[in-house]
Amino acid sequence: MKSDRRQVHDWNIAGDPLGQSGLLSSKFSLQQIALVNELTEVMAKTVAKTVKVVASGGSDNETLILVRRGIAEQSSFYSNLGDVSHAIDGRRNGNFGDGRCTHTVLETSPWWRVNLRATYAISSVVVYNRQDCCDDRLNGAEIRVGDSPDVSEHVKCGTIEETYPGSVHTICCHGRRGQYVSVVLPNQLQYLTLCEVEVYGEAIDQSMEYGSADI
Ligand SMILES: [Ca+2]
Repeated sequence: MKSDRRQVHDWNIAGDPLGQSGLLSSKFSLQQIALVNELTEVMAKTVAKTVKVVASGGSDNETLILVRRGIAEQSSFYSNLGDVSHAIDGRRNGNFGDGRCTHTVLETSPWWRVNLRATYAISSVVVYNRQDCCDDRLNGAEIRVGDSPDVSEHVKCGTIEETYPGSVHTICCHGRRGQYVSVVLPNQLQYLTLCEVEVYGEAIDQSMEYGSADI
């Protein structure tokens, strides 16, 4: 049994969380340890699967970028209720009156953009439309990615079509690189309202891992 204790000890040194939590003791046999190892492996696979579900906006390799740490701006100010930051507040609520959506004034080619503060390879952008009314205002909105604040210089990833109340639109950007993501209603006299914008992608600089940007 001495060898059993040494194996448990070594396993604990390797940093296994079950060992650190004291669930194991020296009285376990090698067979019991093997069983716990197997269960731990199953648990790890379950956790990995859960993470993939959370990032279900695209492929296994992409990550939800923390746009909430970015700088959001839009073409005009409508009211505090429609503040520009409401597109990246983490709330998908589509009722404008709840103060979770943006709103511009009625103008030609209204736009919204977020500065991600670093360059990313953008895989997809998910846009949550207003639910309480006026969903068709978002028809024709272009999702763009670029490296300058000027949204007219951004490259289009795709266009939002076939809206309905509370519609959710996933636009693929195919890894297009940029520091800015924008939503533009080109050549339309319209209001622009966004209830949430989620950006998926990967940091170009590997030192800028998910959530580690110094911002
Ligand atoms: Ca929101």
